[in-house]
Amino acid sequence: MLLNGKVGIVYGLANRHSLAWHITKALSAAGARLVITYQHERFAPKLKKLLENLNSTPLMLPCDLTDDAQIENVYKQIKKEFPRLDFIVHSVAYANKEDLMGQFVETSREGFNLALETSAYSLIAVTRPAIPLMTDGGSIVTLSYLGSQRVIPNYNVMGVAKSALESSVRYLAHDLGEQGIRINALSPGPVNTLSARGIKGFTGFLHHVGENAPLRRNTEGSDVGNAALFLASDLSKGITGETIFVDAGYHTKG
Ligand code: IMJ
Repeated sequence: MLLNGKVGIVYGLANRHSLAWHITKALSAAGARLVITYQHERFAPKLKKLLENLNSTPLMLPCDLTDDAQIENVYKQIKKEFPRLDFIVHSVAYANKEDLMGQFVETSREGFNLALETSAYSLIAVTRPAIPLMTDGGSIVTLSYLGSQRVIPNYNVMGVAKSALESSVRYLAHDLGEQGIRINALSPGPVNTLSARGIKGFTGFLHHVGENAPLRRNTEGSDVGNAALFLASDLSKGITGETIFVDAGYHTKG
């Protein structure tokens, strides 16, 4: 039980296909007490039903990550309910659908700002007000993708947002290290989530990666859940500012 007695929050759980769900299952099975946020009241009933599959029921709180007041409220509730906060999982990204097709050069100012704010700034927004609650050190885990470092067809403005995210992880790691707080990113291979479905050519791309990755398979949800558990736990106490690929080795190929 790697997370016995530890308290953590997961941002970005939408449904049972979400990477955040695979991570939530792994963290919960390791004994963590969890807080789960949802973006809008209309998602609450379905999410509540999903969370009934866990051994212990997490605390559910509403939180739109573009609203600092809602983030503050989340930490106010955590302060009331728990002695401290030990870890954060940030699994959040959004860009306009039209910016995830065609040419990157067509990206509008608004589309660029939206993608960067929602997918990169939101990590800083959830980190800063959490620091006073992480009185015994802590671990912050975010989710990136290979499109931050290579050109992946259609990933476009999300690639730039993930570059900013990975760089933010390094700068935040430097700031938070003094307080014993670590922060790292996982970079999974493609997984068939809500965020990936509907992307043109995704199924073909998934096949290509599965056939060419060193492990000759695609990334499984449990691969990501287990890696997040490692990063959230003290097993990774010497690792911070890092982006770790969880992609069956795909990124190593030329
Ligand atoms: C997303 C777009 C293009 C190619 C893609 C992806 N590949 C993968 C993804 C190859 C694996 C999924 N991914 C890693 C993401 O970060 C997705 C982010 C995303 C997805 C959507 C779809 C629906 C929408 N906005 C989105 N914003 C961000 O309207």
